[in-house]
Amino acid sequence: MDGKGSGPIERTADDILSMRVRGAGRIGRAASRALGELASDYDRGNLGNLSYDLMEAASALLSTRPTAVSLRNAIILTLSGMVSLDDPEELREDVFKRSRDFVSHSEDFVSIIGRKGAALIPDDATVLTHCNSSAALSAIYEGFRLGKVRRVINTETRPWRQGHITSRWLARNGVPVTMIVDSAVNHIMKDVDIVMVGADTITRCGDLINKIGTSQIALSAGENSVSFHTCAETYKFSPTAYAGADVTIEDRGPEEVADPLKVEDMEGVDLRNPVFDVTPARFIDSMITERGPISQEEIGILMDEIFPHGLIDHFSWL
Ligand code: RI2
Repeated sequence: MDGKGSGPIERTADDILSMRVRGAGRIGRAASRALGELASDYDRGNLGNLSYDLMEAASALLSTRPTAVSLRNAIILTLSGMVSLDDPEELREDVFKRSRDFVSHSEDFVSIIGRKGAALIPDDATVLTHCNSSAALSAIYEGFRLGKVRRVINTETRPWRQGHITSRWLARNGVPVTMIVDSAVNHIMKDVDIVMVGADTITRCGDLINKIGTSQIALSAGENSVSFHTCAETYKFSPTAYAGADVTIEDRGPEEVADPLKVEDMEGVDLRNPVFDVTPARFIDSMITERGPISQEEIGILMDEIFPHGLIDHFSWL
């Protein structure tokens, strides 16, 4: 990039890479916002490189985290005017407007999912959640407001311990919360009435890719006849990945697993840090979106609606 407007892109890419900005919805919004800022701050007297700079910015943002399709979808939906607009000034305005709309709609979706998700929570429920999902928490808060949630059990969520954030948020909002280590899930499942988690990606066949450990929770829920639900805005569905095996799982550094000061003491140990896993569709009772629960059969129709014919092909360079 030529320096014009490269600030918001580099800052946002760095924030996402370092996990200062995290959570599938938030990274999608941050990327869309950064593209909007790049467009709105662009030198209007010199728009010749706008398309090129937007493409470079899109690639830089996408390279930060490979698993959450929210990031790719947010970028494509923000830049979709590139398919038809030749006039750079029109494109500049279009990107800015689409970015503003994406951010505000995606925030609204979280509240709507809260209402739709709460409807599935039984009375006097103990809800188990994992990691830190705004969408799942929205449903839990609404369920609590309606008097349906008695207690939340949430996992610590190694290695980043995003569960600590979840526990703090719930406690500050007056929701009774118990935090457990990840390996206590199966032991405690007998006390749980419903599981609600977020989503980083949902594939066309309904496989869920979410924070590492989610699939074990789903297995345990299934074994204990506890219903398992994922809360996900529709832009977390992948228009291209058919099954979980088609999604790249992000591997992060070994220092996140072992004490960074002691990584050298682990010589000879193969430290691996996959941060997401795949929960097969058959373990999932419902996928709660802003349009309500959607079935596996409806995913394809939804994708064709959100990504009209040719849009994804147009972004094959991404
Ligand atoms: P919302 C998070 O990933 C978690 O896996 C969480 O379930 C998911 O994003 C969705 O979060 P990470 O960025 O969009 O912490 O519902 O690795 O907030």
